[in-house]
Amino acid sequence: MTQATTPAAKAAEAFERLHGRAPEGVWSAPGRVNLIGEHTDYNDGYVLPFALPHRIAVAASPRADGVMTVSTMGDDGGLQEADPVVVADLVPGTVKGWAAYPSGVAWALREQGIAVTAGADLVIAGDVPAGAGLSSSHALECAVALALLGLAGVDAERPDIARWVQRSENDFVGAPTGILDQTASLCCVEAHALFYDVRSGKPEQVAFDAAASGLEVLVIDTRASHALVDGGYGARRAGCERAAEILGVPALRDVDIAELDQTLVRLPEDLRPLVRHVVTENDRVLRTVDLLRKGRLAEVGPLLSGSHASLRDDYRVSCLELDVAVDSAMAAGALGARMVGGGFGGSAIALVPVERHDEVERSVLAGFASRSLTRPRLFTAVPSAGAGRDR
Ligand code: GAF
Repeated sequence: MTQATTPAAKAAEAFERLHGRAPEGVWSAPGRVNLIGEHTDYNDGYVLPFALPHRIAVAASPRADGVMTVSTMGDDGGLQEADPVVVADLVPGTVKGWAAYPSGVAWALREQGIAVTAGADLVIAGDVPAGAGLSSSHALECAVALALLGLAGVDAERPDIARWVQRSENDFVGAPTGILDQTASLCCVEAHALFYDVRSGKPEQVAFDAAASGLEVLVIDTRASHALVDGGYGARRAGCERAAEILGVPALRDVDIAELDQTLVRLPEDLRPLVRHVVTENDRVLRTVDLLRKGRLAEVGPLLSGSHASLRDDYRVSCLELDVAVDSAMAAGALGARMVGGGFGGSAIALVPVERHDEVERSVLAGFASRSLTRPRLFTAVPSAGAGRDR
């Protein structure tokens, strides 16, 4: 027997091993990096992610007894089986640990009136690095959502599925995240970045071919752990909502950057940096999209670095490892660099001229080693396909 290599092939093979029959189908969803537009999604703003080639796959078959079983493949190829759940009985707070993610999706779809209560067998395999801020949990949720919808024979619009997945994450898992990651995983297409205006809910594809400009997006997984269920993310989100309320606007997206200084003085001091970040970050997204459309990718560098400075100094979600990644990449000739995702650990990206790749990599590794930090993992990110059915 040939060795399964892709997550989809691994999930299918593991399903057959566990259940003694082939799965009815296999669905998969990618992780993402966000080129720019951080902590803007829950402020009704703009984001610009692209999908990674790394994916989480779910091999699935329906059951008839109302039970959902979920097994996931570890790095050693072994399967970890979650306690089976009765889909009709799922209630937020009843499933803990990694199994809360697939259970939450089943719960959210059930709440939506989708026929998932007959149950299903799911087997998961993937290669999105976990806890690296590259959206592995959202990839898992999106793949499970497509699998359960596929088994139910329901064809839904991707932005709607993203909202259901967000509900499962917010209300079942208990992480107060926005809609960036689910939308990226479900709506991205190969060779493009996704310009998403959260308010309008309209995904727009922007061609993104770094190689054509002699550039690459280098991902630096700092391996500093990151978790969105902890308080830091929710506290900032609550601060933004409080600021919007004081300013009398529906969301911080509605603050005009031309009036930013006058607006900030109307706020308590602790909220000013949050608002400054969100307003300037939305502006940086729009300027990045404009440059991409004009084929001027190299000029995006300062916007990426500006985003990092704003996340570090105003939003205060960076950490030592992310700053070392960004500073050491810049010192070796990156055109721009920034942390990606929620922050407090996870990954950074650097926009790098292809001929500087080795130097940047050496500089980042040396920067981490000189501070006795865990060796980071580096790879070049290629904009890849969004979620879909594999077989
Ligand atoms: C995390 C969240 F899940 C997203 O919704 C988004 O807010 C991001 O942090 C910050 O831009 O990835």
